[in-house]
Amino acid sequence: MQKSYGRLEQNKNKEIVTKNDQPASGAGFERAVLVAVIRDQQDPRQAEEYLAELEFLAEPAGIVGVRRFTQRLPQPSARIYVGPGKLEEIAAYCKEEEIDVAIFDDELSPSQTRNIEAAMPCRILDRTRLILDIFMSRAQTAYAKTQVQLANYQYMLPRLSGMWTHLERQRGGTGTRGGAGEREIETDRRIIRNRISKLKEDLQKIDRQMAVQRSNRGSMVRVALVGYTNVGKSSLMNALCGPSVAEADMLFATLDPTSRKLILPSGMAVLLVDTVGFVSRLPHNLVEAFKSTLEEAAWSDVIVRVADAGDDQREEQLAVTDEVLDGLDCAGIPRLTVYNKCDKPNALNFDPDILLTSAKTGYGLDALLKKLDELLSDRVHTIRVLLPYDKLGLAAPMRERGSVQLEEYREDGLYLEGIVKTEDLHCFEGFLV
Ligand SMILES: Nc1nc2c(ncn2[C@@H]2O[C@H](COP(=O)(O)OP(=O)(O)O)[C@@H](O)[C@H]2O)c(=O)[nH]1
Ligand SMILES: [Mg+2]
Repeated sequence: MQKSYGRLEQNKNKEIVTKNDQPASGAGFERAVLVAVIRDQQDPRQAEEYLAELEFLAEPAGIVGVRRFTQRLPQPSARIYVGPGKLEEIAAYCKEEEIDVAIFDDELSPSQTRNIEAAMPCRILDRTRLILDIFMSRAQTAYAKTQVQLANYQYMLPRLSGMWTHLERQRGGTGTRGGAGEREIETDRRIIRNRISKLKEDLQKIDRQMAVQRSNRGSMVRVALVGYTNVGKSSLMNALCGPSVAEADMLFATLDPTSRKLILPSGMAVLLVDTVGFVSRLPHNLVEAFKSTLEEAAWSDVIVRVADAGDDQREEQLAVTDEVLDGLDCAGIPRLTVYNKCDKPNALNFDPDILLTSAKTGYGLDALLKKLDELLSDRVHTIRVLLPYDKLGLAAPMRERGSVQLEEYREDGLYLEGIVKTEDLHCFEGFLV
């Protein structure tokens, strides 16, 4: 069964939808080979790291890497990315092992895509396609969605004919060029070009800042986990909030499966938000899509920058993270740095002020929670109120965005002790005791 990545589907109204905004469900994993060219001066270990990241990027699409192929070349072949012998070897392996998909660790040009597709017995994907799919599944606000769609159509536009020959082959056609096929592609191109100009117009109209803030207004205190892919953001979230998404969490994360409720030692409830990960070598035309998707998630009360304590690149990665955040609407948000995976043998010793954690062993999680309480202390207030029985609705900001620590039905009203966000404090004026 072929799965569709960015391939066009048209209904009678010539409505174009891509079928890739749903990550593959748990059922039926696909088996993949990963292919990279090691450039002349490049350290092979770095190529391995890129491939590990690529494998990780494929995971949300339900794809599991079963073998890696690398080849050292001065630069990738303009025609088929690797050398002809290598491609033959890969194709033979894929045929023999009934591999579903071959993933290339760079953005393939439209002609590379066509040539490789002609030589391979399976579907092919490139780095850009995988990253785009992740952004598509993560973008929430109108602005981010528009930005991601735009990047998606820009990626698809020059690749339509490759997709066509692919479809033709599936149908058992002869693959002859011209005729109906070419006309179809021209129509598709025209539709996509129109879409692109419409999306560009839309972007001008959407007030980006409003979009981000509106989407998060009225939420609980938010803490965002930001960092490169694979540093352990999701693992930290699970370690802090418990492994399974309980129903109680779902109430707080109705729209966004990447937010979870977290109770700090002070008793304050916060929303912990996992953001879309940074990736190395982000293709240039995905930069805006990435930033807008990150921005909406990272807009919070505290940003936790997560780095991999055992990764030589950690300082460079943190610097890039900061640089990107500085350029976004998140610039003024307090940041906290956490070096995760401190259980790894090659993790360095840091000075005692630095937060070291391990999502694996649980080390440092208490210290992280305590630090969050400290940082958030000026964003919230602990209050005691007595609400008359005809004003019980006023308790909502404390119940929904803060936390109730004591609740007593008394003769003259409802007595509440708990935490509210500073911006909600005015709701309780006149009822404080
Ligand atoms: N040794 C070790 N591995 C970890 C730790 N945290 C996460 N990992 C592993 O690192 C990989 C990436 O973790 P994940 O949470 O998915 O990273 P994310 O991309 O930042 O969300 C997974 O294989 C985790 O099992 C840790 O504290 N120690
Ligand atoms: Mg993750």
